[in-house]
Amino acid sequence: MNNRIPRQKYSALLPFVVLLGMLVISCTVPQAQHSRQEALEPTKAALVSPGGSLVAIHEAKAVDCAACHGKNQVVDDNETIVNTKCIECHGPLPEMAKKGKGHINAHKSHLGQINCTVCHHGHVASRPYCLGCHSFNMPIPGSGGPLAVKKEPVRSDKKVDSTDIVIVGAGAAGFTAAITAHDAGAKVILVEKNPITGGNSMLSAGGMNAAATQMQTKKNIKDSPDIMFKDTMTGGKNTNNPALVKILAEKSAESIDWLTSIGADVSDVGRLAGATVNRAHRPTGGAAIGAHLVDVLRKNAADRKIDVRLNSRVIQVLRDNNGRATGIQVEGKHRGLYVINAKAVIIASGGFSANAVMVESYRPEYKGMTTSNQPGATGDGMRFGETAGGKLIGMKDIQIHPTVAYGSRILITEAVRGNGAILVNKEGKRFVNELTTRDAASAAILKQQDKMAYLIIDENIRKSLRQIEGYFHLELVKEGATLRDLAAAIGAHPDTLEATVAKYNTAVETKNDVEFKRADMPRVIKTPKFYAIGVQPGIHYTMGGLEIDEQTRVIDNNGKPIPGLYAAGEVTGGVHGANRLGGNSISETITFGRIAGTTTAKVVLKK
Ligand code: MEZ
Repeated sequence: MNNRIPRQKYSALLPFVVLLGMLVISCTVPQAQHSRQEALEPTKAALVSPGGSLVAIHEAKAVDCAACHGKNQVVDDNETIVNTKCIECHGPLPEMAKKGKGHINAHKSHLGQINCTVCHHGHVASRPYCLGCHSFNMPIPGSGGPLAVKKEPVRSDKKVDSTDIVIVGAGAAGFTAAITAHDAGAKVILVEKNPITGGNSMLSAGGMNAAATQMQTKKNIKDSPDIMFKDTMTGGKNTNNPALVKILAEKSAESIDWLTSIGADVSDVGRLAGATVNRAHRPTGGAAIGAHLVDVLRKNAADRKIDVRLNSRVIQVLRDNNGRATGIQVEGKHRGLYVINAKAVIIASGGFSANAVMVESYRPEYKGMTTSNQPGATGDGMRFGETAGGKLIGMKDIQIHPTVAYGSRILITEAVRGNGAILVNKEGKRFVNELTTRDAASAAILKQQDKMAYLIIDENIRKSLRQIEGYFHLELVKEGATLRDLAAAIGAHPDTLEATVAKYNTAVETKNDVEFKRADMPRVIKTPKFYAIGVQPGIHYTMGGLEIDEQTRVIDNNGKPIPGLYAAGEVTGGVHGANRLGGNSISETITFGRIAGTTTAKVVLKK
């Protein structure tokens, strides 16, 4: 490649990138995906398209290395220059999205304002990050062929960085800890192994549980931290750490206020399974909570110029001779191995639902089950937290979510049931209280024919929750002008489905579900059209993890806090006991992320 090609040559690439936008078909809508099992692993042929790698395509258009890498050709782990150059030539994401055509617009994604290099790679085959969760078969330019250039990345020779607090994992807990610690005056670095921030939090759908909030008061919902505490303990089969649950419940309204203060919209309040009142907070109209919160957190971190490092995998937590955590060793994609010295380390790297081997090692019976998690949820923090002396608790407590779209990794939010959907089996019969806890609902589905069920809704329920449009968009929904038509579409018996829905409607009208004792039945199912979504249980959440105390300090095997080591979010154990209630995960990330940020800032600033 030569370095003399003028910049206007970039424009020659535009058609490729537009095509890419049409073909990378990805994540337009929260939790959306095709439902066929074979689509889970896109075929090689589908992913590999002619033209070789992106480098080859650029070369063919006489675009030189400096055009993408800048004059000095230094690639940092955030791939800053490359991404800046992509945008200079092809335009920012929203502009790319406007050019998109076709059923799904890859550039108008729920992933938010992300780097081009999340999906498009220069020197190795491009494979959209989205394919970790979604399963679209599509060829993308630059997705295959031999490497056009084998060039060693430029590595920094600086082997040690220093900060007050280093935080591992840029999901909601990590971002919240980073923002809180920064605002308290501490210098922070946030490292993320993925090429994108957001973790599983970005996929969170149904809402964030909080009790006695201003939003509930406005809607006349009577709730209290005490009721939230009881619901959470009952959901967790009373095996939760009550001190942590008390904090979760008592600080939840404060967490909602904090989110509102940094620009989040959590004004809609709905019901999720296991809750005795409506306390799941989410954006207006019932949109998904996670994508919105991650957008807000990213923006707040960027506004504060917090040092967020992508493509940066933690190898180990470093400790001194006294056992105090003194920082981490990291491997940057381009920078290679280096150390970040810090006065405190916060692990916020999530759970292990996407690590099939680890899941099977704790629960062999879950072998081969799908997951609703992003591919990075592999339990790294539990591994290096344990190596640093942390105690792991509750590792066998792995949650199955009852409604993952059949044959996919797409979560169908519990809020669909919360807003009125029922579950029927292949015959068209109800078989469970749809709002029972997740473990009970999942177990009931697994007893049905083909270990699957259908969620049944009508037009009215569809309109009540914005997230449902996503499932239509991704063709997960079967429909019928009448219940009989719908029965035909899903292979159920028309008389059976009609009778099931009529009986349920009577239960709604008389407020008495004689059959399954469902307490909350907000809507009848009477308004055409009628819809069905095929669902099956999938690995959703790992309740176990590093033991922490009320200040988020990681506890060792002797029951003592490890100096300098903290943890928050799904990487920890204890808050949820044997079974987490829907909506308590995001709640935990914000509340305990804030505690981790405040506590560590106090310690490092010696306030
Ligand atoms: O907290 C969750 O896991 C949740 C609310 C999931 C969902 O069904 O939307």
